[in-house]
Amino acid sequence: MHATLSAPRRRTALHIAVLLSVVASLLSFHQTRASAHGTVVDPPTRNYGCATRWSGPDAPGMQEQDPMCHLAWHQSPDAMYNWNALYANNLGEDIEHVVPNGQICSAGRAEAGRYGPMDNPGPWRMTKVGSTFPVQVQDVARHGADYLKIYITKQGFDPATSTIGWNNLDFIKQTGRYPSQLDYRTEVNTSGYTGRHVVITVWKASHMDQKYFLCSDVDFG
Ligand SMILES: [Cu+2]
Repeated sequence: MHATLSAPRRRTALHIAVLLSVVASLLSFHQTRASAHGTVVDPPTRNYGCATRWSGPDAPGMQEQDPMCHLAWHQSPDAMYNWNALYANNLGEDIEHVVPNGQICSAGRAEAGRYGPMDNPGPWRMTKVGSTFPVQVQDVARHGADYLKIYITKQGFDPATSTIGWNNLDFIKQTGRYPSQLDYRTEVNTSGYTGRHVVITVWKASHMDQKYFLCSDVDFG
């Protein structure tokens, strides 16, 4: 086939080949990014939910059916493509003073504010849960976990209309260490919650001081 191409055609074919390899490397770059780190997959975090339910900013039906995802996809598509990297490094243990109120779901506007839309109050899609439910972190990078800390927004606080501050949260539990593996699960036992709440999981990875701030919208019914 090549021998039959004229010189300009060969040049065009070469350009297409170069373009394809650039596209291929960009795709594999994205895949590499998507396979590192991790997040809470159940109940799904805001950006993991938006990334898995919708293919991109202009996915048909999203604006009507899932307006918070539509807004987030438009404000910061990278927050969805990099759903696995919602962390801040070297915060130390005094996170409740280091991460400002209103910025908890973006890890204190980490990565130059890439995850800022995760702090938006509004009618995020919820996962129905009972008073006892599991939280599952998927650690694709197998960093390990020094602990998971679980917080839930207080009864009477409305995350659909207000940004979340530390004083709006009940501290529920802190787990022990987990060895490096794909899934870390913890059972969360609550009482007295009804309706819309946000579950915030702080995952402290074990390979360095890397803390993930993972907000999942739930409906206690
Ligand atoms: Cu990582």
